[in-house]
Amino acid sequence: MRRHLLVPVLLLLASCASPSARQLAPPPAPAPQPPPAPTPGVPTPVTPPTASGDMVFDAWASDFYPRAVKAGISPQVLQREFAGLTPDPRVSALDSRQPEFSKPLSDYIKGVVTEGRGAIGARKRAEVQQLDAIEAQYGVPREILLGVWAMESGFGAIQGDFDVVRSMATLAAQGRRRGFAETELIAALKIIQSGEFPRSQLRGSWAGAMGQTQFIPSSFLSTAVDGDGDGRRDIWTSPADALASAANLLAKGGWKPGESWAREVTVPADFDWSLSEGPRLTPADWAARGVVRADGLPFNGADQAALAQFVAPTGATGPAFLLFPNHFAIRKYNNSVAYALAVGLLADRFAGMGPLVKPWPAETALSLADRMTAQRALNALGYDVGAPDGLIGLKTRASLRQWQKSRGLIADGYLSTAVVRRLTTEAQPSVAPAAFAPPPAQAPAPQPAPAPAATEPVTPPRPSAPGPQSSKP
Ligand SMILES: [Ca+2]
Repeated sequence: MRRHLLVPVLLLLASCASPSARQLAPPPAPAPQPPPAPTPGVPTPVTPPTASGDMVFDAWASDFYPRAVKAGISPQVLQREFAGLTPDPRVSALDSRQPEFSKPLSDYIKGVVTEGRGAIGARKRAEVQQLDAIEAQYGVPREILLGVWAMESGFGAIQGDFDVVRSMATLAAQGRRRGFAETELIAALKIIQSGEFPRSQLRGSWAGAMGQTQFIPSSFLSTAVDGDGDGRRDIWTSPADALASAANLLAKGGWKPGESWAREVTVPADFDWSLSEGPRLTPADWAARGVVRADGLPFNGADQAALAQFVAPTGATGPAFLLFPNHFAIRKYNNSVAYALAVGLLADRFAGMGPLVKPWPAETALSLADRMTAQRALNALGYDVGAPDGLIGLKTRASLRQWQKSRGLIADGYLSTAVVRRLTTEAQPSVAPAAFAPPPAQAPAPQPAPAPAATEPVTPPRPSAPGPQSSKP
């Protein structure tokens, strides 16, 4: 079903008869043909790219060049797109920044799910005439698509103006994300080579997410579709194309028509909080544990048959949810609970639902040092969280729940300032002295008073979710 839109696009492009349009079809471009059969792994005899003046970048480019040719990019296209190419220092800076404070989830959601966005969504919904057709074809409700559109680009207003080829080349040369960046760079070069869009059109976020629904180049190639029927997949200027492409991505990600994305629930006083982020059970199984819809209504027929996971992302004092499989389909877009909650709650708002029964609590932002101290303490107390990195992920939360349970605390896995204090006190003196040292420091050189906290870049909190799809690979 989801191929219906894609196939006409390919046919139409193929019918343009431009030699490059054929590149969209599965068989890659014919390899360049130097007389002797090229041995795999041996650089093809093509001229290295123009020197940028940056040694690391140029070394990477020479290395990348034959790989790109092997992947089907013609030497002519490479030559042209690499001419004068230099690394973008803004991309390097954005890639290496590590926020000192993580924005609390409640602040993030409250900043995103607003009256203002609800009003814009109502207006935008009326502007896209193809929503009926898109919804019918992909089975994804328009409210969810509007939620994605709002989150990804503010309904198309903020798409990013980075040259995606240059950004991906910069990230690839840096090395930290080389695999991801080279894959996306080759995908971007394929789009250019096919003639579907020129380099000047491939603008996006610093991490390569392009257009109104922020597709990375490989997702564009595999998943973007023509939603307005003009034969082009223009996710930059056509809202219908962008939304149909998002619907296609969600459908491919397992979206189940008719099911909810999540429902707010309440729990009994004696609830076993260690079930958080754990088993996937039917609503009836959850009801047997006292978990019921917060609005008192029954689950619809489709939801009753679905397996849902319990979460309370701000702990026992905040709202709790049963997450249905559609929540996880949204996370194919951006694998973050906060992001998927924001999209879903925006969608609920667009659908006319009221506010949550239990409001988001006031949270205190934790510093990177606090988060790492808590992780060191858990490790010291025998609750493995892996190498402390300041990211309070699944493993840290699971260990935190175990520790909480063993101390007779509410095992909600929520790291508050009070929990950090208690953990630090309990784990004294094993964590306190090391708490502010850089994580992998193993050289015991007793440097007298290193610059306090200078090893942790101080930057303002990120205003929004992590780079859309950028973390997907
Ligand atoms: Ca179109």
